[in-house]
Amino acid sequence: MSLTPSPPLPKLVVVSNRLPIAYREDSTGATIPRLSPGGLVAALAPALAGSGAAWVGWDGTFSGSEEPLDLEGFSLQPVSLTQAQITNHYEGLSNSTLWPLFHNVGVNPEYSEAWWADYLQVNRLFAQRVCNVVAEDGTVFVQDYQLMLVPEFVRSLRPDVAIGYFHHIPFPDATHVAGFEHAAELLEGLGACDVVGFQRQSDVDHFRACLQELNPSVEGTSLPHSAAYPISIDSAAVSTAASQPMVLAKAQEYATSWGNPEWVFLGVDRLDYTKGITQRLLAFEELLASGAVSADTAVFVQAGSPSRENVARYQQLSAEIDAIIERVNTTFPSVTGRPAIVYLRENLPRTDMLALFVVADVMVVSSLADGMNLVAKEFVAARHNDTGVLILSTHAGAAEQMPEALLVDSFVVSDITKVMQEALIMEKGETARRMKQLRADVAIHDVAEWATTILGDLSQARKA
Ligand code: GDG
Repeated sequence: MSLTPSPPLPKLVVVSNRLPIAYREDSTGATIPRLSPGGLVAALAPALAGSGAAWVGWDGTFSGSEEPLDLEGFSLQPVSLTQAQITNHYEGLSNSTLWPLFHNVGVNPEYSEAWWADYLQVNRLFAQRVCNVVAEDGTVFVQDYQLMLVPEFVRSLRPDVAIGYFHHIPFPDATHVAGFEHAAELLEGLGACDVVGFQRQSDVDHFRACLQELNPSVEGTSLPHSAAYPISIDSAAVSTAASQPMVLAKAQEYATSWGNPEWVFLGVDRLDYTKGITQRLLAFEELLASGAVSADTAVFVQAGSPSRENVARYQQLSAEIDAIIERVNTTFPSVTGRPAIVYLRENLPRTDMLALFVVADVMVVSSLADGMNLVAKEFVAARHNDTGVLILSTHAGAAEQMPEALLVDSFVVSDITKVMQEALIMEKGETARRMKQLRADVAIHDVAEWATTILGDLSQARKA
């Protein structure tokens, strides 16, 4: 009998709510898992490459298998969750309590004891899985608000490992967060980390103030190392992909289908109430009403990928968007019958998304609150000829790094209309100067830099 030695345990374990995979059926009806490339995959690929790393998360199925999957060099470790756990942990506490709590845009967090119980339970399951797979003295890197208790649970079982946590969404005013009945548990649990990362310095400041407010006896030195690590995109990959013939052909096809209007305004988002989609459509309505453009000379293309459709507030948003579009398109008809607002309510293939970035004249990112906003960065990375204007909300983390955008307080619709008008009359030279600078900054500060910096700090913090 020959014994095969088991492979060494992974030194780095990334933990996120969703594993970066999607299933599709092949011609025989068999289900095939595929790696779904996203920013985080690209960012962590170098660190995860080879046999020394694993990724723990939910694979999107109900009560699915926990069998590890090896895909394109990634060792994926699915955590099996029941439908009730998904409802309570993901749709409930994560997306109906914590998401509105941390974005603080006037949507009241809902709460139920059952949600909290399953939030605890699911965080425990994730932590358990991490502890089973991570090598001694290894590193655990936890992603985002769905898993805020994982660091504490991991620490209690595995004092040997280094633990980092990155908060992808905003951390608003301390008093607001401290008002949540389990705020102390969530935040003090993060105290088990060696490094806690946020998008902006203001998020870091609010987090530290909140910890002090919840527990005034906490001394500066007993706080975990917390700092800003602004996330970014795989700039070179986006830039290269955006110049592929398929993308350029699709861009041409779009322009032709809209009747080659002089101005293409663009919005690209998950359909989420934090993204300020209604505000920007209302601003475009004002722009049409002002006579600065007409439905013949301009089109607003809104791409919206459906998101969290089981949550009532998202259904309400979808209805609000439909009503505005219907009204604008009826009030401002074009000669050809092409609507003033073209609504692509679907999860677009990557090629089509890039084609939209290429064909747009004015990109409008009007988030009411947004950790970073990667769409703003993708747009500039996709612009090869230094044309195109970026309108960017001051409430998106990206605004701090993209000062050459036309910055706007997106709560004020008439201010969005004003910057749309500015974009229409901006000199070509000025547009190019701004775009060149934006592109140069995004090219340098890419997601690889983000991953290297935060993982580097994590290894330093552990040694200290
Ligand atoms: C969270 C934080 C933070 C969107 N629609 C389609 C599509 N997308 C892609 C975009 C972009 C990504 O999804 C969205 O990223 P964002 O950063 O804009 O927003 P969130 O999803 O809210 O992300 C955010 C981020 O985490 C990272 O830390 O920046 O603040 O909220 O990459 O391109 N991609 C395709 N079709 C679509 O229809 N293919």
